[in-house]
Amino acid sequence: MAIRFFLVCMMSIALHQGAVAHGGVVQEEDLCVIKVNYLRAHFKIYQPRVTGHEQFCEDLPAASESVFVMEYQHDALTTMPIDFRIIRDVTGQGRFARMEDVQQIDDIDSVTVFYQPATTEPDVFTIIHEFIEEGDFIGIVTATHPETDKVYAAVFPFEVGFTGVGYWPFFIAVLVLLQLQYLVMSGRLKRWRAGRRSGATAVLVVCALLFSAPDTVLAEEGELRVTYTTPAGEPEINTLHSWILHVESSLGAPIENAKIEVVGGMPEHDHGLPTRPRVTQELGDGNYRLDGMRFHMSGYWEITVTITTDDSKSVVVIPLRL
Ligand SMILES: [Cu+2]
Repeated sequence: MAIRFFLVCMMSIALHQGAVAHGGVVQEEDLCVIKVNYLRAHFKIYQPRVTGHEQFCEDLPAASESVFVMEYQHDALTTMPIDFRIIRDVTGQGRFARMEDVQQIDDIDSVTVFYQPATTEPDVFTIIHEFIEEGDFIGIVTATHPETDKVYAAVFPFEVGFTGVGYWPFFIAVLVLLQLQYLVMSGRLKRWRAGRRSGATAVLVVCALLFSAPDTVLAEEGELRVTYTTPAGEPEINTLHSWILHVESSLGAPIENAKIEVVGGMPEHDHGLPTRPRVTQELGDGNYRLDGMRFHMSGYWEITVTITTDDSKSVVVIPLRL
């Protein structure tokens, strides 16, 4: 059994779950953008088996496992259920296929190669699809307004097994959303965004303490300690696996009956985990089974564990290099 012991800083703070920082100047030059009016999400695709860390925002070089990562640049998108469909391009329109062309397909299910039902994600939306053949495809991202049920979509044709020299921005899109403008201008959303910002700041404080003076942090009142083991051995890239989390107080008392949420990502790459890990079982003695862990690339990761008990909410960031 591989045992890795990590450590950690802890503060009792009210903190929003979306702990992994995102955004940044570099991304502003990113050409892979989905636009919903002025709301934007950046988009990138990895094919970890064939091209490792290389990012694509247009055509994909090989029929292989592909990780699609969409990072919201505007918080309004985090409140919208979003689904993701990939179909074979049967429109005959190729690069110029638009939503109207897609809507004319009689039986969309028969040409669908991947479908992720609508889900609401904080910060990062990720799907993994393994293409089994090369060809022309169309991606369709559909967002549903939570209050008006109005549906907005972005359509992007792309090619798998692309060998030419053409150039196309991956996402060309989309719609005018007066409703969203309204939402953004409303006080409710503003307040919510302000809350998120303070949460992010709190995480930075936690990490600064972690790297500068861990002993001091461990001595503070209210801290928790999180360790984990990986029963199946060292985590391997692209392999779904489980962790056993152990949560205890600074005095070593196990923390039981806690609600635990886990998010993670690569801060240097501004993306999240390709999966949504969940604690599926409390094993007793402060141990919790965390299923659904999967790292799609090597490098520096941070796993953020939010532990909620009857009287506190705490966040522990586990640094991890694969
Ligand atoms: Cu990465």
